[in-house]
Amino acid sequence: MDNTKKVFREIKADAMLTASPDLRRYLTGFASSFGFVYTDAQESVFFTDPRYAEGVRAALKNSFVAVEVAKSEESVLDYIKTKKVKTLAVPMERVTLPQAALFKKKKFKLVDSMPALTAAMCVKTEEELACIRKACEIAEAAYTELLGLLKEGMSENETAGLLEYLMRKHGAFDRSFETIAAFGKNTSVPHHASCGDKLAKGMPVLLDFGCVYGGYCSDITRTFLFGDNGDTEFKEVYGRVLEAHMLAAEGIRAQMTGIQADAFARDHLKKYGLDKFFTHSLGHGIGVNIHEAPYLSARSGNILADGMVFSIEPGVYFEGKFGIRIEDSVTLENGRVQSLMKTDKRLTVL
Ligand SMILES: [Mn+2]
Repeated sequence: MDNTKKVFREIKADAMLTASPDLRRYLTGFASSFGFVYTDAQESVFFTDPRYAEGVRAALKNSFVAVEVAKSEESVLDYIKTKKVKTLAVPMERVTLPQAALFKKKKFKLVDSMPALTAAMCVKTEEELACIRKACEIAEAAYTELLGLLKEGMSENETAGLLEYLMRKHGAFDRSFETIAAFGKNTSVPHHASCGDKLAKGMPVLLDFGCVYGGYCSDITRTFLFGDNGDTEFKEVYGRVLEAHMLAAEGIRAQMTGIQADAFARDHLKKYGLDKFFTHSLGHGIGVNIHEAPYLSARSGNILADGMVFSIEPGVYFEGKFGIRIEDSVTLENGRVQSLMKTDKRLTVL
């Protein structure tokens, strides 16, 4: 996976230096808590510390010319100085004040690498897509197993923990964000913090979760009923949210903006006066980060393209009553949406 070359091609500078963990992970395919990736037209060097040196050498074998142990950030800049680099591309929004002072001291002319990084990270390679597909598959296998294990009296925390355990059991390396398990009225809070509240018959259940496989994330939300509660309003609203989801999935095309994509769901919910309860955006890009470009929202000018991976997640929330969100991770293929999820989105009544 040589994402370094992919990014460097788009940058107008003598060299590029990247230090943030997620960007470093993207460029090298290796997760580490300390390191710098240096790239110029001739070579790439991963500077890290002795804790990671062996692991990096094993993981990177061919794609990187060298792995060096760095004493300090300043020693890395001194190395770059020996290469006669004048303009250095760095992700401006990630540069700290001490780093900026150091760049100044070493007299580098800085160029922003963030636009090129963002553009490259949006469009997934086959290898990246395979990792995301697997992360989706694992999340769904865990969910299916969980449905058979849910019992009256289980707490939200217990449910979230069990789901995370099942994802690891099915091959995940980690969860991709803090699992949201919400029961009953708690479902009306879009990002409810799971607590000790217990599951009772007839409650709506909202689970928003995902896992990491090969460094890449998945993201899925399902809302279902733990036994029929005879609430016709819930079923009706569920139907509207599902329609909004399907309209977006069927209507979104490559070359559309995030605003146009978001409108498929928002305009549909508006017909039923539900748009004011759709309090977040339709979706977000998914990759090494659980939230990244492209953004699908009423304000996003991001242009969608083949190979991008993002969520479609319309939701409707009635404060103090219930909330419903239906989310798939999807990709754009031949200009159209291809869901990476197979789990049924029709209302499940356990
Ligand atoms: Mn999401």
